Amino acid sequence: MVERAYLGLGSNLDDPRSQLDRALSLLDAIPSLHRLHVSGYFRTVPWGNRDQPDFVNAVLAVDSVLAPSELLARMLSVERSLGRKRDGTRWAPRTIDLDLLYFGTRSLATSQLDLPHPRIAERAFVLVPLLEVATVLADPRRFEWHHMLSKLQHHDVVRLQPDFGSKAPA
Ligand code: PH2
Ligand code: MG
Ligand code: MG
Repeated sequence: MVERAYLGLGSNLDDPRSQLDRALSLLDAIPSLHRLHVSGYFRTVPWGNRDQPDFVNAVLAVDSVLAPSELLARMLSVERSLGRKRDGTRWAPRTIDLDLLYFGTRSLATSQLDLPHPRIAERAFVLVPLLEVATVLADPRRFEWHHMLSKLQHHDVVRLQPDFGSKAPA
């Protein structure tokens, strides 16, 4: 069965925008994953541990026939390919972080995976890009995205202009 999933992307080390570009290319190379939409890239102030560089965040919508655990395994392998190191420190700076936000309308709580992602309601850096790409999905908890976002201050989630780099036409 094809199911719609939403992935959060984040980076705050080693040229964050290109980390997101590379993560998207690696995700595109997964045959059983079909990219639907990518939000813009947003510069965001660190949430949780404030004492680290700003992040770049985005949200990706995909269709896939994978099981949630299979999708998660592929996301972790993309993180490893991009040099993500996990030393156990929570909310430490990272080259890339891929979070499974929604998987269809499933609710899951296992040691590996909580669905929907449990901290969406607290995070403007997830909600703002999510609202750019979310289409048919509804939150199984009946949380409403605009309502969640209205409870948060989000002036520190700023959409970046596309970076065409050296490929820009003259
Ligand atoms: N990720 C975190 C903790 N804090 N803050 C921002 N702005 N963006 C993130 O992606 C982020 C964070 C843990 O994964
Ligand atoms: Mg995260
Ligand atoms: Mg993560």
